[in-house]
Amino acid sequence: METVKPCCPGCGAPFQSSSADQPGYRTREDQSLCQRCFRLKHYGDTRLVRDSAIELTQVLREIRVIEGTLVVLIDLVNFDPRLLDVLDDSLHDKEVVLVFTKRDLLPKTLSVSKISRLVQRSLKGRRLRVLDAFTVSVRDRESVDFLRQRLVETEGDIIIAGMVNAGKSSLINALTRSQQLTVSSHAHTTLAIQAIPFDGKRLYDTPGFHVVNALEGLSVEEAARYAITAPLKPQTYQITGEQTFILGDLAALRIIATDSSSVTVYVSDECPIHRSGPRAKAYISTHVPQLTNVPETVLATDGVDGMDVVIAGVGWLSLKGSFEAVAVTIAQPEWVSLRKALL
Ligand SMILES: Nc1nc2c(ncn2[C@@H]2O[C@H](COP(=O)(O)OP(=O)(O)OP(=O)(O)O)[C@@H](O)[C@H]2O)c(=O)[nH]1
Ligand SMILES: [Mg+2]
Repeated sequence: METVKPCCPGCGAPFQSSSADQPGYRTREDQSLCQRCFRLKHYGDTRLVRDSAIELTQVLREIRVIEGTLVVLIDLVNFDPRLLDVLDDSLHDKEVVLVFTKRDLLPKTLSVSKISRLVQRSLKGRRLRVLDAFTVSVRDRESVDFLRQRLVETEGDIIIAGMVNAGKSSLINALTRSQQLTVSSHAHTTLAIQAIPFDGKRLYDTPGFHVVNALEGLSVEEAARYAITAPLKPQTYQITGEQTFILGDLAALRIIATDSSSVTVYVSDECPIHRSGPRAKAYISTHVPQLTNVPETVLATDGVDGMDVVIAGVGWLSLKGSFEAVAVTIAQPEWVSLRKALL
């Protein structure tokens, strides 16, 4: 008979006592959490979190063989359409329920119908079969209760999957009214798939899918500054001609408008936004020298009206009007993408 190795109930990693810097480490069998989860839960110590990237292909392989409905969480403040590519390639034979999380962080003007339009647009031309879509916030009891009821009515087990940090473990804790799973503001908190009892069935927590994001190259403190953890307060700017938006020391976006147009910036309150006209280069060389020698990447020369320029993990700029060009200066251009406007 196969013996099941005991696992840490916080992150799902099998317990081990040989390497303190590896997942699942504990020194005594009576310790209920691994050292990493213990330090996270009790001291908010995230030092051990960032070194634990997980192979996406392995997670997908494991998810594929679990029978049940796939609930995909989409972080509303960090929606990356590349998630749908991953799902479409690897999990298109599963029935999918989409759950948009962190509703509380977006302006109240985002209506359910806007979200459903976004879903329809994003799913166009894909094989994924979406059964239903919900919007939740773990801070809004009613939205969690509504989803719980729908999941209870769903036949069979439920697999909760999505990007790193989308709020999967937080949502399972809220649905099961427990604090069992470890939650943190950093990516890769959950390390292995784990089944949680839920109304006579199983809810599976899974490690998040990883796609590059601009917070990764930063220290834990810096990343915390740029991450969106409080309700967004969008800033709208009217621009004519050329304007460069310099976001902290991360990125410079040069936007050329042909007419009077608007740019709305959705980033953390703690991310400084500096606007500059033709003197942007001089500003960058004095204040953000690390971007001085970074080559500029042209994102688009037309067709950007009604689009968001997304800086993965950091936020987005929403463009409305008529534009001639949008270009970005950032350490890694793959952190930046264009999508249809979320709001
Ligand atoms: N404001 C807000 N924050 C949320 C919500 N849900 C989750 N969070 C926060 O998002 C961060 C990530 O939450 P987790 O539950 O650890 O995310 P995860 O998807 O399990 O992450 P991994 O295990 O790393 O893949 C934490 O800081 C949570 O407090 C929400 O509805 N609203
Ligand atoms: Mg998790």
